[in-house]
Formats: sequence, structure tokens, C-alpha cells
Amino acid sequence: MSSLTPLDKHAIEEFIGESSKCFTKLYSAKENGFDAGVFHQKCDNRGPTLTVISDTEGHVYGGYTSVSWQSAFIPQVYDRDAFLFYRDNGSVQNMEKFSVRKCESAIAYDQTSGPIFGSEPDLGVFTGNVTRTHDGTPHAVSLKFKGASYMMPSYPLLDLEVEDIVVYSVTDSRYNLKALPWRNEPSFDNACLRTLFEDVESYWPLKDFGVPKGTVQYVNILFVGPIGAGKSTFINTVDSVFRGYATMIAIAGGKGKCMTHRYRQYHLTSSDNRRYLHFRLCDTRGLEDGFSINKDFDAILEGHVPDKYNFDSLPPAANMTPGYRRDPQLKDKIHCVVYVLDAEKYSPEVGIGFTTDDVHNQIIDLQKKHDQRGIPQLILLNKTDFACPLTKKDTSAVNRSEIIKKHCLHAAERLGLPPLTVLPMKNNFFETTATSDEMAILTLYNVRQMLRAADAYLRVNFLDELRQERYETSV
Ligand SMILES: Nc1nc2c(ncn2[C@@H]2O[C@H](COP(=O)(O)OP(=O)(O)O)[C@@H](O)[C@H]2O)c(=O)[nH]1
Ligand SMILES: [Mg+2]
Repeated sequence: MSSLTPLDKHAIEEFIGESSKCFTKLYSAKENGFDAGVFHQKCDNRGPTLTVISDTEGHVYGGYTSVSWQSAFIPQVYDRDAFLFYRDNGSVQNMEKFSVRKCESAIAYDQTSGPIFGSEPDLGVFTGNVTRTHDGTPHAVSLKFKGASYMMPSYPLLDLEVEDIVVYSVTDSRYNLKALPWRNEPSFDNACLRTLFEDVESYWPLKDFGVPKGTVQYVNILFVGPIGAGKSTFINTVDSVFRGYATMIAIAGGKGKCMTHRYRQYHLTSSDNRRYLHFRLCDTRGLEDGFSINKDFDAILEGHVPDKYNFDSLPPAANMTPGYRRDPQLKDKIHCVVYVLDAEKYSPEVGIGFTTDDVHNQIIDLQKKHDQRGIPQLILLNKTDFACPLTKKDTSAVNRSEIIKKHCLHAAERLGLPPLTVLPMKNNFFETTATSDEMAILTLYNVRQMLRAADAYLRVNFLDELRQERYETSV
């Protein structure tokens, strides 16, 4: 920006009332001509804009409007967020804000004029096509600070030597992508997709530590979280990646509707359909105000609870429950707990923090149970497409989106976990055919993180024991 200093930008953000604004130049009178037609061609329908007028003596005048400019003749256009501003050329760069007084006439449309603020107008910049003198200064550019629609003192008509008039589009930089990603993995390319497929498909518990295949048949990943956070949809997305088309093995619901009543252990098959993968994804009923899975949680973690157990049954899972496993083995226990949160349900501005307070307290109670056992926990942050429109369009933006990074940090804080435990996710909730490569990469990457967490748990707790078994049986 030639005429706005970083301090000016900061002041403008404060005037707008939101930080993290991004100013992108749409039009410069000096570069594009003092021409109303060109101004409209470049600035119409571009959303909120900032008009900055600088004179040859270093004064800066301007106006902000949250409404798009248009090529029309409408003398009064409503905008309650508009304001004018002024800064003199002194060394102390204090900018003055003049708030709108008559919102109904905050700006005016006139396709034969440059930007117009106020109906009289308060700030009208130029009309038609202004020619320049031989020394380069434009003729007949006048500023009228009148104070009819804005709260400001009435200045005399100013006939200025205008240096430039620049119009910036003002967007929310929270949605801007960082030039450098905030995390390096996964890289969204073919090599990464192949590696992830290979790692996940060929995984077996403690494979990298010399424990033979089948010693522990599989690890169990347990998904827990509020209703509608996307637990079942994630399981479907993982299955879809191996099948190559969208599947619905876990019944997912609509908004806020509980579709999962039973405990389900999904044992997925490899992409060639020939064998089971060495992990199971365990789906639970969603938490909601007044309903927790607390009564059954110990039994689930210990591996007593059978597949298809109904969470809505009143007595907790116990000896009398059909299929109850009295003496669970290591392969029956839970090896990693994944808390599933919904990025749509997060808004610090209005005080919504992923879950209701009741569900949050339920999660804290559940956490105590597996903390005692040292079972690792991760957070799957679903619906990042809601949090970031750029990620909605392009899954790979997840690693470069500033807003997703913030969501991840807040999710970690909310559940009292390190940021590294948060796995941002965009599920296949709409595509009817195959998932895209990007979605497959993000899905497999998240599954691999879960497998690594489960594997580390086995390693630090059972490796010696399992190796011992192997040595004994192989002697
Ligand atoms: N936009 C979007 N919607 C999702 C995503 N994941 C799940 N959903 C939707 O969220 C709703 C609830 O999902 P569901 O899997 O039933 O949640 P559960 O109660 O945690 O099992 C469904 O309508 C899904 O289509 C996602 O990543 N993005
Ligand atoms: Mg469900």
C-alpha cells in the first residue's frame, strides 16, 4: 500500500471492529486512470472496500463500506458499517474515524462517478474521466467533507492536488492461506497417497518391533463424541477409501439426530477385498445433554462389551449382557480413544466451544477413565469445510489455513491435550462416487496417526511380554 502505513491498517481494522483484515488493491487512479468507468469495472460487486485518497502533501482521506459498489443510479444506499476517516501528514499518525450517522444514505451509486460516500455527498471524489495536466496532476478532483451522513465537522470544500485514489477490497485474512503450511504433513501428492495406503494396509500391531503378525490380531480405535460430530461418517469415509466408492456401513444421521444406538466394531477389509485389516474402528452412541456412555465405558475399554451392544439398555453392560466377554484378551481391549469434535460447533465470538458444557463435563469424566489406564487419546476435528471455505473447496488447504490451525489449537485446549493430538478432517459426506485423492490422503493420514498412537501404547505396555511369547513359541 503506497499511502496506508501498517499503523494506518491497524487503525482501520480497529474502526471496522475486526482484526485480521486483508487489503487487496482493486483500483488505483494513478495507475488505471481517473475514470469512473474503470473504477466501476474493477470495483463493482467486490464486497467490502476501502477507498483511500492521498494528496501531494501526505494527507490521507477515505471511506469504508461493507456494501459492494455498483454501476447504477441510486442516490441513497444503506450501510450501517460504513465510515469515513482522515489522517493529517503529521508524524503522529493518529487517524480519525467519522461513523455513519444516516445509515440509509451511507453511500451512493452513480455509474458516472468514482466512489461516493453520503448523499450530499460527504465524500465525492471525481466524476467522469478526469484529465491530467502536463505535470501529471489531475484536474478538477475535489473533496467535499460535509458531514451530512457522517458524524464529522463540516470542512470547507477541499480542492486538492490528489496524488492517488486507491480502492482496496477488504477480506477476512483468517481465511487466507499461509504461504508456508502450518504443518508439513500430509503432502497431498501421489507418492504420499501410495505410502499411506501401504502403511495402513500392511499394518499389524508391533510389526516394526519384531512381533509376528497375528500375535495381537488387531488394535481397536474407539470413537467418542457428541451426537452429530461425524463419528459414523468418518468410519464410512475410511471404508470408502478402501472400496473406491462411497459406502455407508455405519449409519450416519442428519443434523443433531442420533442414529447410532449400538456399539459397533467395524473390521474393514483391504482394497483387494481379500483380507481383514489389522485394526477395528469402534463406533459409539453420541453424547448429548443428559446422556453419557459413562456407565459402559470401563467395560468397553477393558474389552468386555460385545459388538452390537445397545447403549440405550438401562443396566450397564455386565455378566448378564448377551455376548459379554468375561476374560477379554489384549486384542479385545481399546488401544486408542479418539474424541470426535465438530468444527461447525465452534465459535469463540458467540461462546460456543465444540460441545455443550454438559457434554464437555461428560468427556472429562471419560478421560479420567482411560487416563488411569494410560490409553492414548487423539482428537478428530471433523467438518473443517464449515470452518474454512477454502478447505471446503480444496481439501489440501487444511494444512495452510490459518483458521483451521486456530480451531485445532482451541480443540486441544478444550480437551486439555497437546495440539499435536488434533487431526483435522473433512469427511466424504456428499460425494456419491469415489472419494477424491486429497480426501483419501487426509483420511489415511489420520488413520495412520491413530494406528501409531495405538501401537505406541502396545509398545510401552506389552512389548516385552509379547516378545517373550514369541521367543518361547519359536524355541
Ligand atoms: N460438511 C460436513 N458434514 C459432515 C462431515 N462429517 C459428518 N458430516 C455430517 O454430519 C452429520 C452427522 O454425522 P454422523 O456421522 O451421523 O455423526 P455421529 O453422531 O457423530 O455419528 C451427517 O449429516 C453427516 O453428513 C464433514 O466433515 N463435513
Ligand atoms: Mg453415529
